[in-house]
Parts: sequence; C-alpha cells; structure tokens
Amino acid sequence: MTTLEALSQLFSDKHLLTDADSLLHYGRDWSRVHQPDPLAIVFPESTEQVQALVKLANEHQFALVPSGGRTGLSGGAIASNQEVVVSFDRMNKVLEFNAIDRSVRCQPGVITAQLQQLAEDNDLFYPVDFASSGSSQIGGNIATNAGGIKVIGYGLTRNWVSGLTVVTGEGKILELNHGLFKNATGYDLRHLFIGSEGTLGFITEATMQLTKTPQNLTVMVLGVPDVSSLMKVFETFRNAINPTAFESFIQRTVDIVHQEKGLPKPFETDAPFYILLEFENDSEARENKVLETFEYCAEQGWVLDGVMSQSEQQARDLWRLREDISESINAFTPYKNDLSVRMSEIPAFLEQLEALVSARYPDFEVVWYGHIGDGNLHLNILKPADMPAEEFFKACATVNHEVFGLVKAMRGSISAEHGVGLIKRDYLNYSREEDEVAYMRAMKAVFDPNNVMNPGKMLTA
Ligand code: 2HG
Ligand code: ZN
Repeated sequence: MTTLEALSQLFSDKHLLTDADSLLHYGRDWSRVHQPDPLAIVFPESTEQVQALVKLANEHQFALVPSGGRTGLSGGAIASNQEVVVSFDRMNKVLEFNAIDRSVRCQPGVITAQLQQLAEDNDLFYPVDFASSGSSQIGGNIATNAGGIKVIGYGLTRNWVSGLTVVTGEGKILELNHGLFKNATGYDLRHLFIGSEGTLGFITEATMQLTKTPQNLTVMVLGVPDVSSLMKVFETFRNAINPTAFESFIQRTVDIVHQEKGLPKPFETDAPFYILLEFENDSEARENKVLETFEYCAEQGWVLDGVMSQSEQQARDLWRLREDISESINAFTPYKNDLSVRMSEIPAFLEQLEALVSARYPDFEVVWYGHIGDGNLHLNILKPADMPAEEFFKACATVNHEVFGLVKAMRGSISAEHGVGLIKRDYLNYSREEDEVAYMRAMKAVFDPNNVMNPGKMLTA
C-alpha cells in the first residue's frame, strides 16, 4: 500500500491535499533557504486522529512534519523530503476558559492573537507577544518555546504552559501536568516537550495561563551614543522601574523601516543606537520616577534624546519602529542570526562581533536589532542587490563557524529564540556539549523509536 493510500483510510479528500499550491503553502515556514517538497498535507481534527496518524506513520514508515502558522525562521516546519505535513488548522478551538485558574484550555491551532484577545475579553492578559502573533499558532509557540518582545517582563512561552496533551512518536497519548501550579512528582515531561520542535511528539492540547492586565503600558524610545551607555541605561532603568520590554536597534534599521513602511523617525537627530523600553505607567509616582531616571541618564551623557508615548496609539506607533524591522529588511533578502550571550558579556560580544563582521563581510551591510535586555541579538546580513541569493547565502555561511565560535567562547546560544530546525542543526555543537547532544538523541529514540516525528530537524536524522 502506498503512503497516500494509507492516508486516505484516515482522511477524506477534503482533508488530504496534494495539489501544488497546498504543497508549497504548507510545506514551508518564513525561512526561504530550503525548497519545500512534501508528499501531502493532512488536517486532523482530534487528538485521537493524530494518534491514528502517528501509528500509521510507524507502520508504513513515513515521516511527519508538524505545521502551525509557519512563521518560524529556522526551517523547523519545512517539509523538503516527501514528508506528510500535519496541519493543525482544523484543531483551532478554545475548549475552556477558567476564571479561577486564570487558564485557557485550547487546541494547538489557536492563533496567538486569538488567545490574547480572549484574555482581554476576560480582563486578563496573555503576555507572550511578537510581530507574528496574528498568524503564529499556540502549538508552534510551545514547540519552539517562543520568546518575543516581553520576555524580560514576563518570560518565555514555557512560563505560561500549565498543561499539555501530546501524542508521542510511538503513538501514545500523554496528559502532562494537568494545569497544576505545583506538582513535584518527578521529571516534568511537559518541559521536555516544550521547545522540542515536534521531534518527540505532537502537541494536541494545551492549558495556557493568563495574568492580570498591565496598567497603561507606556513606551519610551531613547537614542544612545554607544554600547557602554546602552548598558548603563539598562542597569539604571531596570533598577528603577522593572521594564516589561527592553529592546534595541541601530540607526540603519530606523532608516529602512522609514523607507519601507513610511514610519516617521523618533527624533530629528539620528543616534547610533536606540532603546525601546516599555513599563506599566500605573501611578504618578511611577511616571515621575521614569522622568527622573531619564534625566539622570541624559545628564550622564548616556542618552542623547528621548520620546515617551502619551496615548495607546502613540505607544503602538513607537513599537512599530522595532516590530516592523524584520519584515522591512525582507526587501534585502537577509541572512539571519539569532544569538544570545549573558547580559554582562554584551559589550565584549558586540565589540568582537563588529570586528569579525567588518573583516569578513567587508562588502555586505550588516544590521542588528533585538531583545537586548535578554542578551539576544538578531544579526542580519543584507544581500547586495546585484548578487544572486544562492551565492550570497553561501558566502554568509562560510563565516558561520567564526561567528558561532565567538558565541561558543562566551558560552552563548547560536539560536536564542528561533529554534534549531534545519537551518541551525549542523551548528548545534557550538551551544551544546557532545554528551548533551548524545542524551538528546537518546531521548528522541525513547519517544520516537522509528524516527517519524520531524526527522532531520534539530538533530541529524
Ligand atoms: C524579532 O525579534 C523576530 O523581530 C525576528 O524574532 C528576528 O528577523 C529577525 O531576525
Ligand atoms: Zn526576536
């Protein structure tokens, strides 16, 4: 029996697609490095149907690739090898809201923005947020332990998952942690599945926690002259007000966003670096504290200029200076890096990175932006307009070993929040020791002995 014949036992024609448009659409994520080439796309509607599919995959030896909103940047959801793509688009229901537990039990295909809206409708807040919240799905967020723009204030997706139902690669259904706050009964397999990129099993249900709504989130954009000032501003503001976000970007990104999206620049005079910080402006005392802190930083020469939002609309507009960068630089077909080091290493890291990048990429323009308060930089190399993409990506990759060598020397991460997928897989050893990778492989073999779950992602097949 062929794989397609086997699949048609489980899925009606409507929920088993093989047309070229669907194969392209569902076979890739936002990275554009690998050519998608799936065999088929299926749309299960329940945990039991996912279980039956996984059992079928084991029996007939075909590979499965999970597919959420496909907004990933590391090729974790790419099917380039005749795999069967499992889309969670039909498993998109909110199953239960519990006001006492402040939790939402939902299927994996629920869109991030939908969860945020549901929280808001109930006077609560789901704090994990990023530019792709309009299309990313909760299952994908969990599978990649998505971070985003409020990690400094609220933590990663991991912090908000209190329960998970998964179908393992063996086809077993596990219900993990049951929405509990406290549960000290041994290994927490929930956390093993979070960030496992679909290599151990597929998430079919999740219980997500919500929190109280922050009061009057206010945004400040500051221009700073150099990295050491940036660090001082970080320390000073963190100690004064506990920001909910602390982001940074360089002047060139402001120019690009201005050019691509028509956004006004924050101030008249350009600054080499910018900080965007957000805080809960919940009292006059707090606002005074912020203004005092700003003045102190300006007196020290750490801040050149600054603007503070006076309305929700203005806060949203200022956020766009940071959030629109990734989409705006797509016009330059960027080569992406998502690096992190400990915050205290940032100045040394940036200095060495700068030296390396200007020596090795003398003809390429390099920009960075990111979640500087988390020690996380998105280093993007921009393609010269007249260079073919393939040649450009190849040229960039030759320098990876040096960039990642630098990261390794500082015991940092070669993928801070975008996951490993296909694109970072061969560099895993820069962030993980050999013994650790061996244990990872051993764990994969326990949950997925026939290697049917997203094979070749994160770990070589
Ligand atoms: C962001 O923080 C996203 O804007 C995308 O993680 C990063 O485009 C990138 O490199
Ligand atoms: Zn990011």
